[in-house]
Amino acid sequence: MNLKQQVGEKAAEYVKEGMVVGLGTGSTAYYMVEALGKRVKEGLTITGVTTSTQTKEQAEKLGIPLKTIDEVETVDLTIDGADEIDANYQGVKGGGGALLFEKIVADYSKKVIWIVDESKMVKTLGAFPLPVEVMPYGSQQLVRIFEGKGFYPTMRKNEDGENYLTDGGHYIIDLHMTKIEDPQSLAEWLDGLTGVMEHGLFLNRVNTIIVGHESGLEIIE
Ligand code: ABF
Repeated sequence: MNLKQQVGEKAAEYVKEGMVVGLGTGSTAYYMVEALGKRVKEGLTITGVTTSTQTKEQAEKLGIPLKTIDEVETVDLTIDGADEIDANYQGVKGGGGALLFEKIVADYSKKVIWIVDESKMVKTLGAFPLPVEVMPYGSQQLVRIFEGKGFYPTMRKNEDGENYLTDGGHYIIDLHMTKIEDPQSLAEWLDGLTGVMEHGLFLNRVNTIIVGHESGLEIIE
């Protein structure tokens, strides 16, 4: 069993009867959703709140009952992947393009678990391009600002070479910064830019991290 599957299935064990569960996006979260689908077939009663069309379609196929984030009071537990996690357990997410809905669901969750293989654990964030979700109107102005800062921005494209559109109807600009020494300050600066809907810096937003190593699973609480 590969590391993504191991951590996905381990995380699914944290889900208890009757929970409202935030269902993350990506190839690791895929295995968590599959495991929950199996348990639902065996009688587990949960309500899923998905973070992307991709996860929604998977959960529907598995017969996991779903509600939107606006139809639930709160989310008991959200389980999601990540692209990078640093030594202070700060994360970069959004490689899968779902960062806005992921952050919305995470922010209304009592507990958040990230599931990653060991390749995602880094000393400093930044090797993975930082996704920034932006309004299409004004996006080129933002590209100019990021270029001026030396952040090497690229407009994310879909397989047809057009600008990628998120589930929220926005574009994504990926910032190639190599190293992000001060994630907090960068997050605050990005939050202040008109037209930026959300960014992939997930700071102080996780309770438990399950890391898959060849030698076994590591649980960081
Ligand atoms: C999701 O998990 C995305 O934010 C992130 O890109 C992805 C990690 O991808 P994977 O699990 O496929 O490596 O939350």
